[in-house]
Amino acid sequence: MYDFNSIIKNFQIEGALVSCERYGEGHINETYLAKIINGEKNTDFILQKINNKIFKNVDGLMQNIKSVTEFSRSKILERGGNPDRESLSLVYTLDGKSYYFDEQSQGYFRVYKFITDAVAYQVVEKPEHFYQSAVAFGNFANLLSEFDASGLFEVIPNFHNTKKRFKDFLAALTADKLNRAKDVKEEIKFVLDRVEYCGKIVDLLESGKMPTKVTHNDTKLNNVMLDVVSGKPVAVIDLDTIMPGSICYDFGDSIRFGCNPANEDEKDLSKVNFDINLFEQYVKGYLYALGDSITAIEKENLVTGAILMTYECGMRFLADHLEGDVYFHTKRENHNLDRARTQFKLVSDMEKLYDELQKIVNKY
Ligand code: ADP
Ligand code: GN1
Ligand code: MG
Repeated sequence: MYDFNSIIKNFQIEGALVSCERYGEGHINETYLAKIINGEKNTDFILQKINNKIFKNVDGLMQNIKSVTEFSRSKILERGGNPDRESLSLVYTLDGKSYYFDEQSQGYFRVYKFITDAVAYQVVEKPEHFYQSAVAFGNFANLLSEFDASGLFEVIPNFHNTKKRFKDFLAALTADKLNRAKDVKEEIKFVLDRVEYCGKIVDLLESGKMPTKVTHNDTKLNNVMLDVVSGKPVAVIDLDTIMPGSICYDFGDSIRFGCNPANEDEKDLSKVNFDINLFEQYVKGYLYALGDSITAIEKENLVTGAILMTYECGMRFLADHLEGDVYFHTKRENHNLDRARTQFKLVSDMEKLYDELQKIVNKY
């Protein structure tokens, strides 16, 4: 498919490529585990083909990642940590660039050092892991608050602008390119019935009532690496979407993914039930890590953020289903539809639990 040997040769890596296999469960980039041998020594690297249909300004994207990773590496060094393990670390090309353009495949590639002895979980296996992921994302938010974000590119403008996402959804529905709308009437109604959610956080940000902060914007459990043995946070990864946003988005996206004991694409909806105990673990960890840096209005809107991010994600999956699966990687028929359905099930559960969830937030 790609000439991995020739691609890897362009990076500052010594040794020979032994294998290069598809890796992880990301929906956007193509991730590969590249195994290198140099004499007796085996070293793993992460090679990624950047999705440049989605990230149109690859140069801007990679400048963001370079500045954020260099900043986090220096902070980790200051406190005596190991930056190769606790931060994503780019491996540069022979000419010192953060990515390589492969003429042959017309693809953009980047390489990261492999974070060793750590796992990115697809579902929460132990509540303690979810608590630790909250601490990791909370600490990461603190780190970003010290980072000079004035030079950051907004790689996907309006990323969590749910009003804009709703318009895009309506456009996909109107076009109905594949004539799929007739089979998903219930799901479409679910989205349309909840249009009033769309403005909830955006309006607060736009009016200045809620602070706009630099956020991660994709805080799924599989974007944090936990130590295989201790379960403690190692590193926050997938830094593609670092942009101005709200911490309610970051909180909400973690809840959306982690409080579902089933997979994001589970077909059997009886397995998809919002786990309120996991919610409490996350609230505890996140508020502990954020300390005084969270404002009252942000705290009041954490539950809203959770419902909103789940609703928005479901809407995005459904829009992609209507558009013919052009955005998220899919592996089977109706994959995006199955994903949309799990999200809507979780939204319904959270709506019923709203008062209880709010009480939990107020407890911490
Ligand atoms: P995507 O944007 O497609 O989600 P990610 O950057 O999240 O891609 O990578 C996909 C998966 O690859 C992660 O969930 C994780 O399992 C693994 N991964 C990514 N970067 C590293 C790394 N530096 N070390 C170890 N594993 C990694
Ligand atoms: C994508 O890249 P990945 O798989 O971590 C998506 C997120 C969605 C998520 C749903 C750039 O995240 O916004 O919430 O899938 N990333 C992008 O699982 O669109
Ligand atoms: Mg990811």
